[in-house]
Amino acid sequence: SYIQHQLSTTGCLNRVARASIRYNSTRSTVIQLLNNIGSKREVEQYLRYFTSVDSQQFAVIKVGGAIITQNLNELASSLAFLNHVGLFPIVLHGTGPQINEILEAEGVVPEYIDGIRITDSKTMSVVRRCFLEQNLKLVDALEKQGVRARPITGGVFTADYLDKDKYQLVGKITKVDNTPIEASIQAGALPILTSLAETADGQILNVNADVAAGELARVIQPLKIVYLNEKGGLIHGESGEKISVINLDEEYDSLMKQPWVKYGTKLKIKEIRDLLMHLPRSSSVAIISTGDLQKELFTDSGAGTMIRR
Ligand code: X2W
Repeated sequence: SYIQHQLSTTGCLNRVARASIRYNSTRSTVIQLLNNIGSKREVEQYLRYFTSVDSQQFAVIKVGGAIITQNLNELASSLAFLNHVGLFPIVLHGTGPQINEILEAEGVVPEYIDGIRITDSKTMSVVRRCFLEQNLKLVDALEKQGVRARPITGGVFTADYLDKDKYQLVGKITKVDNTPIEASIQAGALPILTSLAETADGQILNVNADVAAGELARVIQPLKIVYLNEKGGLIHGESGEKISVINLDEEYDSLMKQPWVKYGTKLKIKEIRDLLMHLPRSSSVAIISTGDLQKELFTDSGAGTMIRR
């Protein structure tokens, strides 16, 4: 049914395909169905490429918290689809909007400096609760689609305080342990991570999810790094248009000086640059919508905003 959903949302499910989903969901059928997204050559080529490395090195996918509220079914079916063709994306999600909603309902104004939330202990309990709730929501949605998924809400990121006076309970990641991720994939489950971190002496710290995804990708060195957001890419703050490519070597300095590049956007671009500096030159990061995931992964044309150096 997730293949059906996937293809009906891309508008290419015909009667023959529908019948073959019902009677046969083998890999070859999946490839045949994927042909509706790219050409047979493209799809087969990418599938071969993605399965040529260790399972955990296929992709790191960062999911913005807003997607879990607004687009959970589409997200779950896209991830289920990937798993069905034998792929194990590592998923790391945020929960920014859900935290803000609860804080605002309690009459607390969310406070940020440069896109990073000032996290006092009262805020931290909201942060933890939201991370656990949204993680469970995503895991449940996947399990409902017949995909085994494992919540990983700790044990991966070790951190020091970023700046205790300025941000309070916010971490700067110092170590990434991929053992829980490996174990999850070994057990046949999609690893679903939060960006919570822990100090050496056990204090839980809040970390921006874009930043944690970057630190994770640095260690995993995956073939694909995808940031999913609700806008389907980076939107130019003045023209309102989606930026299709950012070439960091040429554009980073001027981009960072633009008045509309601030807060979370600035932090995201900076983190992606730091990440790409630590990966082979051929690497890139895609910022796309959930609906464009298949297109980004299985076609030459890609989707959304591509960032490279
Ligand atoms: C973030 C973590 C959640 C997050 C926060 O508290 O909002 C810090 O800023 P999105 O949905 O990906 O924005 N942490 C330190 O990044 O979620």
